[in-house]
Amino acid sequence: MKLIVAVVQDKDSNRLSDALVDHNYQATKLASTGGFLKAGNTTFMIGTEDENVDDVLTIIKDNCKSREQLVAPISPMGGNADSYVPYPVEVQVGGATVFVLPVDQFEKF
Ligand code: 2BA
Repeated sequence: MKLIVAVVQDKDSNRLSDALVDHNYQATKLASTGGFLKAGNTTFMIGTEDENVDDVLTIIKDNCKSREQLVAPISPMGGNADSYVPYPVEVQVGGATVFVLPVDQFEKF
């Protein structure tokens, strides 16, 4: 068994949960925050058998889009003003960042 942990953009999270339910995969959604943008994103935990991993990855790929996002300038707060960028910068946020972890034991009580 594997645990798939997928960090996706909030905009894709409802479509992805609907697709997982349609394909009979169980998932848990956690509200999360990206360390770099400090903006909300959604982390899915999906426990499934090894043979389903590729199918779940395809569902994630099909339902999560890569987008440009603006990073607002953050004041240097006493830091070095030389490195301060006074205008918003665009970064490419991926469709999904996915980790596939082995599960030693799975129980439901
Ligand atoms: P954030 O940390 O908010 O990062 C958003 C996007 O900003 C990243 O998109 C990347 O394009 C850019 N970025 C991140 N750190 C950067 C840096 N030090 N310098 C320049 N640009 C940087 P993604 O790579 O697609 O990541 C989307 C979200 O997935 C991340 O949001 C974070 O929540 C999660 N994530 C990505 N890699 C991770 C990792 N290795 N471990 C845990 N979570 C990760």
